[in-house]
Amino acid sequence: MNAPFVPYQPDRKPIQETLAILQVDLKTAQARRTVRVFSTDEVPREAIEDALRIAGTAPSGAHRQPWYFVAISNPEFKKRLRAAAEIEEKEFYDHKAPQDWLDALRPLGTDFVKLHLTDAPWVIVVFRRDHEIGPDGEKLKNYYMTESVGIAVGFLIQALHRAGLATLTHTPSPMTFLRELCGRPMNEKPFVVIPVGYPAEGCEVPDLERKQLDEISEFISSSTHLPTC
Ligand code: IYR
Repeated sequence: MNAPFVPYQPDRKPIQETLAILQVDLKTAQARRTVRVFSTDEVPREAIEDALRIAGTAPSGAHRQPWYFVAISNPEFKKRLRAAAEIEEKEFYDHKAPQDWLDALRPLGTDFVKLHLTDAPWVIVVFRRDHEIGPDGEKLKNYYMTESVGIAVGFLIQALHRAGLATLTHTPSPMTFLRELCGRPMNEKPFVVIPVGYPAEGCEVPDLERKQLDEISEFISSSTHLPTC
């Protein structure tokens, strides 16, 4: 059955307004930093709810919306999550991680201790739904799940940042333990863990630089000389 179509004619902004908005948004985006040391100050549930609603507006393959978010503020649950994550992380840092990976992580100053999982007022565990279950229990394929969830997480991180909240994009390795801990079904795979809150007092971040526009893009415009084909 085809979905009916509905009109879509959002107000068109004058181009000067578009450019001005992008300049402001660029400054905001450039000020975002991943934070690893969180204050225990609380953040109201409504903030997380709206940020998750924003994440849920992401485009997705065949509009399957293959994501699920478990938002945790319960201190005991966060303790259990941290304990389980630290077991995996200790194994990762002590044994599993190859030297090149440890070398790449050194400038970030990470180790197996995951204080943020108990300090941050919220920890959002993101799941990727690999298929849906139809009305008769049949498997319904999803499409581009990784891309779709990645976009949704991008929306989430940016929404929280714009609202003045800090995040960490945390990928415990391996993270299969999260499915059981969060009581999620087998068609869902843990994707990322996102502590949310405020930076701790005295928080520092590594002095990193971002690639410049010409390093991450090129333009093929009407003045670009095209090779003859
Ligand atoms: N999962 C580990 C290691 C880690 C991996 C990457 I790639 C990072 O950018 C940061 C950490 C951890 O969370 O410490």
